[in-house]
Amino acid sequence: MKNYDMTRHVRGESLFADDFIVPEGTLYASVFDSSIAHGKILSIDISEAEKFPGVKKVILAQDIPGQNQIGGIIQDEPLLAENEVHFCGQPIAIVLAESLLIAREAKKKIKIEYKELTPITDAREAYAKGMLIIPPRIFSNGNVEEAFKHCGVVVEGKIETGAQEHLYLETQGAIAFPTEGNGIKIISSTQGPTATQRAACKVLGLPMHQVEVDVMRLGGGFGGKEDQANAWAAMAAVSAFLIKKTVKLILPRQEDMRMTGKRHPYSADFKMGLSNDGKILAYEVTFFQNAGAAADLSTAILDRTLFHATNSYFVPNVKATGLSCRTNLPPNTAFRGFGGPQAMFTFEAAIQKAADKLGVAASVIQEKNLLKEKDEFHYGQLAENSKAQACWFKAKEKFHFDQIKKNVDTFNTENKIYKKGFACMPICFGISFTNTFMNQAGALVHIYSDGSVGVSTAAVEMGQGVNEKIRLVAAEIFSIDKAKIKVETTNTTRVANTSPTAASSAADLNGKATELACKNLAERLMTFIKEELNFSSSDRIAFRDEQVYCNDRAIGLTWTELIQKAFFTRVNLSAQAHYAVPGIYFDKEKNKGKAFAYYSFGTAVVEVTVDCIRGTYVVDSVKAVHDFGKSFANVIDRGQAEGAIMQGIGWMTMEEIIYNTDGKLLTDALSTYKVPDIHSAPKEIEVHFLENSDNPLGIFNSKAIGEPPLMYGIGTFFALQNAMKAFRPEKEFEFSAPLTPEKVLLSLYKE
Ligand code: MTE
Ligand code: LUZ
Ligand code: MOS
Repeated sequence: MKNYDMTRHVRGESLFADDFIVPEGTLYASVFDSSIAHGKILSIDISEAEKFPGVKKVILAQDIPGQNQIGGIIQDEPLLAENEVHFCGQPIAIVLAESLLIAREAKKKIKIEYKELTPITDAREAYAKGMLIIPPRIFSNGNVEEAFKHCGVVVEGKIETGAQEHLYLETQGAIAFPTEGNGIKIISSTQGPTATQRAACKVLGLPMHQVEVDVMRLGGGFGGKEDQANAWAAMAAVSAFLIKKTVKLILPRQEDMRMTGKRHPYSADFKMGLSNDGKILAYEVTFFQNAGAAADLSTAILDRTLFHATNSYFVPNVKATGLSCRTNLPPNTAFRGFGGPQAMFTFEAAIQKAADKLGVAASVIQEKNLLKEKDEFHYGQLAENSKAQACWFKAKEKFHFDQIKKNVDTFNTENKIYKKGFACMPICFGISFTNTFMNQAGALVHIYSDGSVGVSTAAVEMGQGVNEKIRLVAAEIFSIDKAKIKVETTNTTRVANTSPTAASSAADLNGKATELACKNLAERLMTFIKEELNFSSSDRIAFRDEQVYCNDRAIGLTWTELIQKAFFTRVNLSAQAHYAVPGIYFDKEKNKGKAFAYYSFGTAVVEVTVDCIRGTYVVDSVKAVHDFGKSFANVIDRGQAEGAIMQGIGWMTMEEIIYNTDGKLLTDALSTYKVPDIHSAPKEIEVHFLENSDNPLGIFNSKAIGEPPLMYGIGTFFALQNAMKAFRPEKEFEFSAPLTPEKVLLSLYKE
């Protein structure tokens, strides 16, 4: 299978925001940001910067024509800081100059005085000081207090998980063009064209029809451009609006790393109660989410944490509390998994602790508590079509869990310095935006008079292959060569009121909308054929391999001839369709409902080897049985699974974001922030497609794949800890991720 952009990518012909040829006279923007994490702005002097040769203007908060506000869910985020700053890297001014170099030089001439205030960087400290973004959220069922009394074993503990840098290859950016009648057109590297349009409209004080957003493709988003692409687009738009010139704003890597939010670090307290034979009876957990200085998507992310508090297991008594804590870090944001990974890590830590106490392998407890068909989650939804057990037992059989355990034990008896460990990692991830209203999408399909087809949807291509999937949908419905189908840019004037490409559901939602629009056109064409060629209404017309069939016989009419005929007979060759996921709802007061269209399931087993003298390690293998439904794009889906696994391993092992206590990012470049490279990839990755899975709510019976496999990476953490335990059986290790080689070494030897 060839991916949509493959040839153009390889030839370097694919266009990203930065590649668009801009008109002469375009100005380049550089953002001046706060050097302190918390303080009052006493004075700001831009006169030297404005006098700098080549500088056209320096824009401050007071220059913004509309509202100085870009908060999506909660209105708590100014585009440019006005009187106070709340994080290092917070934008304060925009310098516009003839070149980026001039803008960056001129920026150094801005003089600013602050009255520094004490920053808070820790979520628990913020909570203690009452700094919550929203009141505590609680999802619960049963009665944990009562249940704990009847448990044979109760374990309590704490976890920490770190932030994660998105590290999309293409940094954040946008180009804004003034259009006639005071409008603005924006080319943006955004996952959410409509959200970007709304943010720009708000700061410009314009109605939405005056602002057009166009997205060709992204060089990766991973959640980092679900909400946080808006600021840069809005800044470019305000600039272009004020000076009536095209303005280009592309963040250099270091500024991108410093100014944008990451995956939320979490700290959590858990308590798990089990029967003596390992049945989980009760689970209580409190999540401290480090939201950063503004809400951004934190509240939605917190909700997904609460949804996934019990991962792939049935627990009859649950109390999960979520605290979104406001700190003086850049606002943290969506990142592949969207709060789910932190929840699953916590639950797996609790299982590990219980297993240690019961003296069994974690897999014994995992296997005993997996979701069965129609088990009820703590928020009221039933696990329908549960593949939790199917994936687990298939993986157990295929990868020989028992043999892995034996091999690891033998290796560890025979080796003193090197120790092996393994862990099983089942996952369950709900597919739908947890905000019900967002589960909608649109498509606009044109069949041109030569038989070629143009498809526009709300989906944004960011490397995940959604354009190829959309193209396959249209090609399948019309039964034409996919080379005849072009997937257009994502543009707010062609498909309006879109949800961001996120929650792994872009292919489902936009694929379904495309399917509807194409079916609508196909039916229109079939009616036309019957009328035109005098077939009866009971005759069965079909399209097969670019030929028209009637009652299974080719009638000697090709697709192209048909379209030409239809055009000259004045048949409408365009269709628009809208898709909304049926049957989902959620009561945000009671926190009960059917939040998800369906669930994605799977089980992985991760094996590692640790060098217990050096603390270094290798991931020997990650093997998974994953439920893809009926995949219709195997190569893309496998690529998504492998990429997500790698990103999950990075989060759990080597990717370490460090802010100092003043709230300054120390890991602001690729020299200090380490992402997995080929050497840290597992020696073996095996992803098997679960057989006999069906899913009417997914496009062509497939299942969403973008995010769920990331959580297999969590197994790496526990595999590493198990290897460490083989070296130091008497020690209790902290559940603190990432488990970097330094941390492995220190925790093996510190007393
Ligand atoms: N794959 C690539 N190559 N690049 C990306 O930015 N983003 C991930 C995932 N896979 C991403 C990716 C995230 S966070 C999501 S939500 C999904 O893709 C979104 O796309 P989908 O809905 O089409 O799966
Ligand atoms: N974005 C969002 C998401 O707004 N709601 C979600 O539920 C979600 N889930 C995963 C990733 N992004
Ligand atoms: Mo993905 S975190 O939903 O963009």
